[in-house]
Amino acid sequence: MIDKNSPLPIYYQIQEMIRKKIDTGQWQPGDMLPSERIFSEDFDVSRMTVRQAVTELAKEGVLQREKGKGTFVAEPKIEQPLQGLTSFTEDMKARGLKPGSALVQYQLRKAPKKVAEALQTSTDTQVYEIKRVRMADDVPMAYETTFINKEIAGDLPEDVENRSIYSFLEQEKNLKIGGGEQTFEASLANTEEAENLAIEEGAPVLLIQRATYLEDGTPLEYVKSAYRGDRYKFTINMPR
Ligand code: 16G
Repeated sequence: MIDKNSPLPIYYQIQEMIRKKIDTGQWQPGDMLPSERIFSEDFDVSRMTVRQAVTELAKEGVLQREKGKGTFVAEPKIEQPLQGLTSFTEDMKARGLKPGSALVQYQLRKAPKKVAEALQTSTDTQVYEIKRVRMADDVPMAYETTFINKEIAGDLPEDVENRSIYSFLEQEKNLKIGGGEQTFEASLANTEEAENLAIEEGAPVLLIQRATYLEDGTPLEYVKSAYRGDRYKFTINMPR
């Protein structure tokens, strides 16, 4: 199956062969890969070459390395369609996953300059700053810092980690969230993100910034989230 005369590098051929076995369901999430030694003997290639193929797929999140145990086929990434404004809780429930949060920080403070700009208010405005690790079936997916204008939202509950902030604002505060604007950019996990997401510093993350408005256009929320690049992917439908 490996063509040593092909212009495609050998590690790449092995990588795509592994990918095919996973895509066709021959190898299932949780299955352990054969050892590097077995791979290299079967294909008559060096262990280094096998390692390179596996490293590439581990970086993509297709494979998962577990120290002292081996390399396994990872669970497929969570796919989130980009349609309408949804909350993390809604996103997870729609996928049949259990939403969860771990509260890292929760405080009332004056709006930092960038936040004041996004919320179209002054730096004297009191905002809630809420840092949460967002989890799906107890696995950290995103590290999120939310700023909410207290003048608009009023008091927030103390136990924010156990509830959906959007449903609290909509159902208990009767606020009508009208829409939002969001940007995505590629980034590498900094120390804080890596620690909270249980990933290596420098691992790929997708940085998302969102400003949310009430139906009348009043800015309510500004959020910065780092989503794990190995566990999450966004899809969009683009009619032409
Ligand atoms: C999502 C939103 C965030 C919002 C949160 C509310 C992104 C990038 N961010 O994580 O802006 O604050 O949902 O979630 O989608 P909750 O209602 O579950 O607390």
